[in-house]
Amino acid sequence: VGVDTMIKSQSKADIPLPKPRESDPETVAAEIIERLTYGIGKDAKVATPHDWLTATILVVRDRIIDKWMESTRASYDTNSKRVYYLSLEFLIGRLMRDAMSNLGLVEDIREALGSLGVDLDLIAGLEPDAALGNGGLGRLAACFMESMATVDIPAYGYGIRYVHGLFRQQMADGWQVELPETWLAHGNPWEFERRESSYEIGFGGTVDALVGVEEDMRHVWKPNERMIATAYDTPIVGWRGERVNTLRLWSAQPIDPILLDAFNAGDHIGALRESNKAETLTRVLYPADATPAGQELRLRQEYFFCSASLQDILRRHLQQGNELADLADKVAIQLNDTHPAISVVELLRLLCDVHGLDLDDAWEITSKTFSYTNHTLLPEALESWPVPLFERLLPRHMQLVYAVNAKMLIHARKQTDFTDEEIRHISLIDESGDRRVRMGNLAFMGSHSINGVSALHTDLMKQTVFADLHKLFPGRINNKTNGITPRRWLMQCNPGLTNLLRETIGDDFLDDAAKLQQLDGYAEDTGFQQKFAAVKRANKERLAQLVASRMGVRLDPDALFDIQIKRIHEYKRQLLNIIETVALYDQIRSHPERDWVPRVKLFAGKAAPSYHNAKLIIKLANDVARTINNDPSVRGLLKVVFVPNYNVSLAEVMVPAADLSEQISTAGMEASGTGNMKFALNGALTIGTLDGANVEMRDHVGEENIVIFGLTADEVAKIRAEGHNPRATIEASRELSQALSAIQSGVFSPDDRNRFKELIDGIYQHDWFMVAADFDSYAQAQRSVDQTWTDKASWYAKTIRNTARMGWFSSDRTIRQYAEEIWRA
Ligand code: T68
Repeated sequence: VGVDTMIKSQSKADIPLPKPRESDPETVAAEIIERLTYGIGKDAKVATPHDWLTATILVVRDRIIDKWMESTRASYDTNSKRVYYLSLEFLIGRLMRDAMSNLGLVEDIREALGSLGVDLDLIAGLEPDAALGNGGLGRLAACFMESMATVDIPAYGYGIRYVHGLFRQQMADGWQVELPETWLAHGNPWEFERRESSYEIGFGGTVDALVGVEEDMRHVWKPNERMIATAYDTPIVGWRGERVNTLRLWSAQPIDPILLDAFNAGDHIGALRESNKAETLTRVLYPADATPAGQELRLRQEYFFCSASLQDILRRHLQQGNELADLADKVAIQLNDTHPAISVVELLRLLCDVHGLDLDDAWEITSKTFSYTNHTLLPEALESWPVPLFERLLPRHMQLVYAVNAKMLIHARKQTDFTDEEIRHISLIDESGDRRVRMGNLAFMGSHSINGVSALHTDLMKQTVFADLHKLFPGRINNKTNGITPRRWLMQCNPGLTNLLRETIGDDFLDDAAKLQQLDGYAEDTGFQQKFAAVKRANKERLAQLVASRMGVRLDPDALFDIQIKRIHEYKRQLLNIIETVALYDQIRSHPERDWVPRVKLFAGKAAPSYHNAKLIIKLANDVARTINNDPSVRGLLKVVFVPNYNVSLAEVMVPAADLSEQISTAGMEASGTGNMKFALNGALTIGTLDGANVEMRDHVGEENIVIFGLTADEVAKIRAEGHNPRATIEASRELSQALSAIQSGVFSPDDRNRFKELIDGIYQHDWFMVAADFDSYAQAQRSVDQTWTDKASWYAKTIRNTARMGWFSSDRTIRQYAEEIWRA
């Protein structure tokens, strides 16, 4: 510390930043060689493709660092309000193309590498995906990081540096098998380890109360287990390199790497116990999405990263010369779902126990600083922790939870119309079974803003999970409809379409996605339609090549590519899609005389390893695929493919190749969806229910340019409340009953005829997800898609209008709304 302060205290205000690097191909080529030689220690003659990749990333990184330093200095100098996005997941994917493209370096680097005999696309394909997330929630965090840099908000993302991201999915005879993912195997040239930004994190132990003068009681938590959180920083570049923000991920380290006493006494395993325990904490990402993990290690992960982040935030705030009382003016902390909700209590603890504030003042600062985003209404996904576990791991936090709860319940009691039942619902402690701490209620109470992620989802939040808290704090719940970054999800993944758009409507849309609207006038233009179709066709060929090389299945790029890619979940209803596929298969064989539209049904997605039905659905998709693809009577009119190991990079190939996007969740269950937006932006037609953001997409693209079917959320709620008779529904539909009995009786699983019996029984017995209830409406919608497909002018007019009208779904718009309405940054 002494030396550090000495160096800091010298006036360094005048030390200029280095001169920004030039980026012409000759300079870049020379630097790549330089890095290869002196950074990696390899002669170009023997360098592996990975070495070239690393050298190239290091050269790109230098250009980012120039901007990064500028951005960081500027926010330090102006002491402007900073936004902190706390998320247990960041599903980033590859970073190199993103960074190069946002800095405008792609062509120069391509040329530079070309002059060295290296193919940019080839080495770009070697970069591992940073898959530090499960699905939509994690990907949203990644889009937000890029948009915050783009719209020039000083922001930090805080999360965990998992050594193993989301598992790699392999298929073994059609079953999902999970293998460890090792994104750090070749090192990670994007990150900077910041040893100096390390914090101590405690668990367990006891709490002492030191009584001082009068009522001034200070609590001292003495954890019996401690470890260190060390920061790893990754720069995140915004569009045109205007701003570079930091993604700070924490890694757990032991305080003592080895207990030498134990080692010397011969206890070699015991000597490493502490060390292993710390390292286990940040080793793996929990692979369950939309279902809480419910295990001690998960709560430890949550507390670990929240405590480190808050200590870091307070340190930065005070180091700038700010007062704690001003925290909410200088700091906005967004909680990405309830996973970081323990932060609310950790901030209280730091303010009260470390900085000596009283609870009322600390609570006011806390609730003005935090805001919370909810991503799901599924009751089973709402996080809660058993009181004994919570109390054992975080005894001081348990006290503070009780203190806050008392404050809140007394406040609610004063609102005379609050019934006992309402009080029970808002309590931080769920008393209905084993006592549990409700993280959703904690996040709600500790925040000044609670937002849903689509208009429908936000309305349902007010009516269902948070009805009582909404009554107690009216006005806190607000909507921020999700968005996607058009840099990754249009410009980078679909250069063909991007170039066509630039030559048609100019470059304005690159800086403002709303300007895509200018394309509307070309929707019916035959010449433009042909070019648009040619781009789609090329993207479909690219996907067909990928499928051929990975799976040995040949696809006809002239067929309709019908794609459903997302996590496998019953509410997302991949099963409805598969059953309709089976029905179509029956129809094609029964009516060979009809003009069937050739279709390719593509699926991809991972199932949580413990989610039995989701894994069965994957097996069913593969069993159905094998049967249909090998049946000559189908005459190539229908192909079914389940592409293994869905990840961000695979999505970047599949999204631009889709003709039809499947967004068919049970209405009221998908909070928003963001894949829906990616497909529509890239010129696919959507078939979907009135769920999540589909509702707003319909409003934007126009109801004639989207295919909507099925029950509404209100109807689903009503049917569930009143009870329905799925068996009668099934018997009334010949196509459905035939498809279901084929699956149930083992037509697709001759090796195990009962394999899918229970899965299908669920539809007959309760049909919770409304598969039977929505089937006819869905099948009919699919035939109307066929109709449109046969009229190509009409098809392209619709899909072009989708691209033209999706600008509003840019995450830049979403982030501006967060900044103006929640963060005031
Ligand atoms: C998704 N939620 C929503 N959860 O399902 C999706 N959950 O509709 C929405 O578009 C997206 O969030 C972004 O708002 C999730 O992805 C999880 O991943 C998750 C992970 C762990 C525990 C619980």
